[in-house]
Amino acid sequence: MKCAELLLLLVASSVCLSAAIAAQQTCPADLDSKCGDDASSGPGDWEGEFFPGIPKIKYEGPTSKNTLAYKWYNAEEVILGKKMKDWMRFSVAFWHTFRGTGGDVFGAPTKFWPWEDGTNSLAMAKRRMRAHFEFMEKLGVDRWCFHDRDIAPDGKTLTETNGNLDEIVEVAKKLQDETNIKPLWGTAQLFMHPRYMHGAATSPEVKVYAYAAAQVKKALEVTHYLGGENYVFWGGREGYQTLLNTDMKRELDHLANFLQAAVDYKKKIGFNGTLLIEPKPQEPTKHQYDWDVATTFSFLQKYGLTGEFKINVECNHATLSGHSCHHELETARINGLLGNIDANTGDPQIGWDTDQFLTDISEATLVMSSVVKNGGLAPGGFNFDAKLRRESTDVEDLFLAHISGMDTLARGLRNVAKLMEDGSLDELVRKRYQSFDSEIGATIEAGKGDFETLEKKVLEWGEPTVPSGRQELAEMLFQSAL
Ligand code: XUL
Ligand code: CO
Repeated sequence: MKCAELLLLLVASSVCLSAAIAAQQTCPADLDSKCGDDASSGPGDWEGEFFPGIPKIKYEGPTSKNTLAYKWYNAEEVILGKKMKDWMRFSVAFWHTFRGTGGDVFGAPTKFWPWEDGTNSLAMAKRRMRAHFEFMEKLGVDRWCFHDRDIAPDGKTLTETNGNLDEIVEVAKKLQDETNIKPLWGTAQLFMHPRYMHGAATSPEVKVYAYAAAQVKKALEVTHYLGGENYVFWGGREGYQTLLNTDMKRELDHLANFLQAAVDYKKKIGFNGTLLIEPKPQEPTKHQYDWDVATTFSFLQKYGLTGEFKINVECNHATLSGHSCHHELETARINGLLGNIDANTGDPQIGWDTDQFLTDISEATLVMSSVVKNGGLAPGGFNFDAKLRRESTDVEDLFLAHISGMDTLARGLRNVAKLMEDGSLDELVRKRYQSFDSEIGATIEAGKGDFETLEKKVLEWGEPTVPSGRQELAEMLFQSAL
């Protein structure tokens, strides 16, 4: 009998609980046979559907009361010249949806999915992958994102770990071929294992730097093999806890060399996917090096890496850095760097990465306005880097969360179309700058507005009249489309 069944019968034992806690961890290299051992996953394999009560999720329109249906996301519908599915390019994040346990720093896991047996074995990894593909098919999402260590357990050596990964990747490849689902991006988990406690590419230990390089090499190969369209570098533990023991310049130089080596290897293996950097200001380190989009851009410029990388903006990371998600998206967009969005949101009263599904329509409209101005995100997309609340423990909640997140962004897209059709807000912005449409404005914008000429103009014009910024009108026009 599986853990979840035991729980349903209200006879959950501490064995079941501790097994689930164990499932959350990466297996340390010196762990004995329990890790990566097929035998530990229990007899037999899963038969039939993983989500028997859940139908294929369809579009039923805004008046539908069916919670297992889309009200706003209609994949094939054309909005602003593109199918909704091509604007959105939604992706399921394997780590939250299939490895999230509900455990937090104060409490044990709360989620006991029926297919989990409490082990981190290869057999469990295969079964979980099958559940994941059924989930995506039922949702109608044709992309997924993964860390190497989410999908396959660590082994005792790098060779064994890579072997485990290869075995699971073969299962994923087969399921991909059957379903036509592909990775939006892959990445390496360079933060959970104790070897990375001081960082990976910014670790002061050269052997750790090398280990991280070997891990990223393999993760790039695997992402390429699975037909991934992008590869992500999230900083993980690349940052510092105190400058008293840190040579920041040396660590940043190392990070740049690491990223350059990744570019070289990507080219060597013929991987044409986009490399993405995902900024975050803090957590787990006190100060992450890729603080926000502007910091990341200046890092790329300093080290001659622009052109090789784009940015994956995560909304919750944006708010942690003291910006709005819209600010981060626009900063990336105007610099030609907007490559992907990790779709989630934080909580206005909480100062950490809560990774909630985005359900705020106003926020989604702002996000989609940047995406539309960017002409879409392809080959990037929207990855739901979001998790159920600890207290949401039904299998159905996994579906409801994604449906709600997808509908919210779809509604944002529809609102942007309304705003564009109406045109009043664009007109307000255009008019605000129309004085620069003059001859002298054009001279300034061409970089030829020297100070003597401008001084002469001021003497001729006298005191300027300054028009209203009309913020309240802008807000009213924006609101009218929601
Ligand atoms: C962590 C985070 C990661 C990256 C991938 O805050 O967002 O899940 O998206 O490593
Ligand atoms: Co993320």
